[in-house]
Amino acid sequence: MIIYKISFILFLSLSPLYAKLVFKPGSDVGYIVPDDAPDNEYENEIEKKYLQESEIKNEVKRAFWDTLFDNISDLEKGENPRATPPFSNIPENLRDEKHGVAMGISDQRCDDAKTNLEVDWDGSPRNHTCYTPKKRLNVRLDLQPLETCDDIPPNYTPKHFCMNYSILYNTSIPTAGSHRPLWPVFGEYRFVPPQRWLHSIEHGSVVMLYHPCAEPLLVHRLKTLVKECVYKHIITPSNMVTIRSGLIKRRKIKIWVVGMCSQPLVLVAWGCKIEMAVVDEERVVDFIRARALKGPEGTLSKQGTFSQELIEKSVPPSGSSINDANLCPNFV
Ligand SMILES: *[C@@H]1O[C@H](CO)[C@@H](O)[C@H](O)[C@H]1NC(C)=O
Ligand SMILES: *[C@@H]1O[C@H](CO)[C@@H](O)[C@H](O)[C@H]1NC(C)=O
Ligand SMILES: *[C@@H]1O[C@H](CO)[C@@H](O)[C@H](O)[C@H]1NC(C)=O
Ligand SMILES: CC(=O)N[C@H]1CO[C@H](CO)[C@@H](O)[C@@H]1O
Repeated sequence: MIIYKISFILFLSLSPLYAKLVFKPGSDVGYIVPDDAPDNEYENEIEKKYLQESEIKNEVKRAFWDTLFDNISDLEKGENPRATPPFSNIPENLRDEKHGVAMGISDQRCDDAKTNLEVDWDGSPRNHTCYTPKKRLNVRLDLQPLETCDDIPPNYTPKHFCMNYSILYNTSIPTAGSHRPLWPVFGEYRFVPPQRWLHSIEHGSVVMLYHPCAEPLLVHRLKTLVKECVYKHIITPSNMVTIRSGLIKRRKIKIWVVGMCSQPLVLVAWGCKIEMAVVDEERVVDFIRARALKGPEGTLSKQGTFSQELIEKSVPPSGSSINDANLCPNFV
């Protein structure tokens, strides 16, 4: 990231007027090269940076999955304050071998989906508001949808934590992880924090995230598709959907300018996500059919109890059911 920023600044001061943003296949990190450069001249450079970056990413990933496996014995050794709390502290009616704290039991001492919610989200509008409504994110027609999967160990079971523990994630869009005992009512929200929607993911939901400044027409199109495809959905804006600056071609005057570029439309399902700049119906339908209803409790259709900021409750798509018997029933 630092390399990217430095080279960007260098570029601004040293390079010719025309340049292009090059993306290594499968990567969302772009590199700026002069427009007239032959493509292969920069390949080695790009390859080197790409390898460095994926090495860093892998290290973060390893550290992340290591902490998922922290268990009681680690905690009792006092080594990791973020590990699963000792079962002995948890009231007996809430204990559960698999998750630490049982799911779906509303209890004010632990989680009743009403008390202490500010531990996960302080209620700030910055997480769901576009402060530059007249200046939306640039729509990058040239960016292909980027689908990535984390390698989640097959025997991984997410842990549940009461509201007196904070749960943090190493990545802005986690695809699995510890979460709260109570999960959200399926539907569209003004905002839902990941500590809630990750529970929906464990139950096979598809979660749609979008940046608050994403183009509203595209957001609307994707929402409609998701609602027509899968009953068990959660839809929420999130400022944690990453945006980055890069070069944008201004077609009429044929010049590249610095602007906000991104893939601000995201679908998340167990272990995988797809990030998109525009709505590609076929890719969305394929993603939902392949990835929904996965996860350790992927076929559980039980409705949730958390409903803070709920805007619209989900209804099964016509031709399907609350079990999502048919995913995207009205699409080929
Ligand atoms: C706790 O973690 C250790 C390694 O960190 C592992 O060997 C052990 O099986 C784990 N215990 C339980 C109960 O998960
Ligand atoms: C958090 O709440 C649970 C359930 O009431 C309790 O057992 C636990 O001791 C509390 N932990 C802390 C750090 O207060
Ligand atoms: C809300 O936005 C702030 C500022 O970007 C960020 O630090 C915080 O993690 C966000 N909260 C959630 C729940 O996404
Ligand atoms: C919760 C979690 O995964 N934390 C890890 C995030 O990454 C750093 C290192 O990059 C680790 O030290 C944390 O344990």
